[in-house]
Amino acid sequence: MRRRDLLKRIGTGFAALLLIGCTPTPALEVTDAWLRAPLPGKTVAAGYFTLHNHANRAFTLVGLSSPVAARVELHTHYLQGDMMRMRKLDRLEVASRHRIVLAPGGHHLMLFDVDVGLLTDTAQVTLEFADGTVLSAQLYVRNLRP
Ligand SMILES: [Cu+2]
Repeated sequence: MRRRDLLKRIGTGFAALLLIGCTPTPALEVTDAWLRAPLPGKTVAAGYFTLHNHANRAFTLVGLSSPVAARVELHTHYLQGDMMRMRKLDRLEVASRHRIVLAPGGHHLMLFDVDVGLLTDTAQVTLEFADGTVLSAQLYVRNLRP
């Protein structure tokens, strides 16, 4: 009986420690975010990231913006005959406990009228979701010329 009480206490203490030790996981998380800087003389850039949904419900991405670009769109590639084409997606749902990967050849961001003078090591992109959630992501900038 005593032994059981002790074990119970140890169990409770351990659970409390676990709770303290855990930082809360955000519902939405962006990882592997990067931007391919515009080619010299161009102002269009492509951006990529992985969007994780850790929540028990779906989120729908409905808007994108960036202080370094006039317009940010979400695009996808598709095959028409043997031509690779792309089109804009107005919204994209990420299911509960799923993730969406934006990568070259697939879904991607297109940034239009990029102000190259504003580009540093990272570029901020803001994601807006249908429920009003706003998430800010820092995209590591690649191929930025000095
Ligand atoms: Cu595109």
